[in-house]
Amino acid sequence: MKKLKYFAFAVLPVAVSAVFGQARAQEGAPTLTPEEKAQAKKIYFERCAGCHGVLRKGATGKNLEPHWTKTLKDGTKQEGGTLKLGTERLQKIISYGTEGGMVNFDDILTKEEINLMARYIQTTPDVPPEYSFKETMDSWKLIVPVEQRPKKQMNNFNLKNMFSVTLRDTGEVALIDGDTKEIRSIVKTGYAVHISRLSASGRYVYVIGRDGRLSLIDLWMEKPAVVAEIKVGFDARSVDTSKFKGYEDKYAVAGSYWPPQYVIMEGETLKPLKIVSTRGMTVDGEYHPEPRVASIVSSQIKPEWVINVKETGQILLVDYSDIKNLKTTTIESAKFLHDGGWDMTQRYFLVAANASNKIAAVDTKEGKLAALIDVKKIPHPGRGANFVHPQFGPVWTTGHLGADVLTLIGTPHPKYPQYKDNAWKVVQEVKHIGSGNLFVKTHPKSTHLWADAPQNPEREIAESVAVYDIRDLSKPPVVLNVAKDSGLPETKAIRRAVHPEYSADASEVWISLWGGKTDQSAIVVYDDKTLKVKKVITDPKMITPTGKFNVYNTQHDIY
Ligand code: DHE
Repeated sequence: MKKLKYFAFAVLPVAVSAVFGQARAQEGAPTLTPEEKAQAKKIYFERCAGCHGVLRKGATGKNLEPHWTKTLKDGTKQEGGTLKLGTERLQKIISYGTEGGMVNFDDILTKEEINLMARYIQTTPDVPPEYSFKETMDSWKLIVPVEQRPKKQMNNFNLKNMFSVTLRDTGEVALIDGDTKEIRSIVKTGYAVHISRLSASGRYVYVIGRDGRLSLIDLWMEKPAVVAEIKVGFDARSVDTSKFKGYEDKYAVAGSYWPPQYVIMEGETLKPLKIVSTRGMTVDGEYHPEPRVASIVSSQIKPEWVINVKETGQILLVDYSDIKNLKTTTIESAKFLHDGGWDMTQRYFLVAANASNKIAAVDTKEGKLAALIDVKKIPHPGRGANFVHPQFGPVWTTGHLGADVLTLIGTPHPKYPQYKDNAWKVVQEVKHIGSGNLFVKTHPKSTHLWADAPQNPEREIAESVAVYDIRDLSKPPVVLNVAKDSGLPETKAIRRAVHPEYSADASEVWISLWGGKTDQSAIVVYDDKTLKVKKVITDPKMITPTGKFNVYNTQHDIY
């Protein structure tokens, strides 16, 4: 059976049994011993919560509340005649996955663990504890106060071309010199780090771990290191700073999956200032207790953050000019909001509503929804890719997890009034090498569009990237087998080629070859013009690299 390997590795290091209360046994649900419950909760939080939610209400993954999962005493039918799942069926689904996108866990969990999880998800989910302002404040560590930090850059690195690389399974980021390809520093961060974002100044890197640990790295130190740290929640994915003129890096903001809230902090110290809950009504008018904060981005044209709330489908424009009297514009879009990026003018933010197969475009100047665009199954843009199409003018691109196309959407641009009728239309669907795309990337100085397919079930495709010529998208792409190009011996586990990232001058594209924790992973650096390998960065410390964030491109939202 072909299965789409979608995000199999939601991992958190916290002592989950301490975080979660005891699961309540309930009528018809299998009984678990206290030890079994503790083990199951840990596995659920590490492997399942990212897609199904801690309350199991469903998002990327299906609803897993007992009214679906439990076997009925009187047979196997529920109201309306739909089949209940029950232990046996759940075991099969967990083992082998589904066509709908559920991954197979038979190579990740043991048979006993699969049986345990099949029984556990028939019990009523416990509500994890909240996380107060006091607890947030207590977690805050100012390791180097601002006045004790360097007054100028103390190393001779070309900081613009530094890459912050997620070493996913070690809870670290590697700071790699883009010019020499040397690892300059490996910094201990939160667990299974999700993204790195840059300060407006380009001096600080903000790194958010899935465990909610936010680390602030000062690139001016002789050896860049963490100068402040805070735990913003138990489970988090996003961070940014204030970027509007006059507020540069005054504030930082981090979004949490659990508890569902965002934390506003001082930008240079991470001292918490305010926590705002995102609980509330969905766009369908139903109360949701777990609306997780997905992507966050800072506007350059207003003192505002765009905060995308996954389960409610509401996009918040949060005005940070007066933190005490916080003003928020709530924009209805569609469910479930995930990742996104700016258009070429950086006025419109385009975000994937992945369960609705739509892209929502927000006009941050007018503070309203510009369009909801229907696209193919499960759009996943990363931050997308902007270029001027020879026939259709300015476009923004998304790939898809669930379809083998790249979708090009026309975007308005004052310099290209002749293309204004293409705005918010799907102007072209370019055939990709397969479904399972996660990230696309281009650069204003390049004529190439790079797209990966790491979640494709076929090894050959998952280990490759495709490079399209944006001057003629009717041409088939050049397909680069990154695993083969790395020269590393083949491994049992698929090494996924993931997340293309340009160097600051756009001459190179870096691709992670994301292997198993005990396999040698690598970053393969290609020449963007010749598409030949320039360098394979391997190092015993290069363990499970995934996202890579070039300082200059990330600082200036170039993609
Ligand atoms: Fe991500 C971005 C959430 C799994 C690598 N990921 C994001 C963002 C969100 C998100 C909300 C946008 C942040 C922003 O812009 O502010 N990701 C999630 C999940 O909920 C999910 C599905 C499951 C989970 O439990 O985490 C998930 N993500 C993954 C992975 O398995 C990936 C492939 C490998 C990894 O490192 O964990 C992965 N996500 C990334 C990367 C980005 C990202 C590299 C940033 C892309 C960029 O260029 O900005």
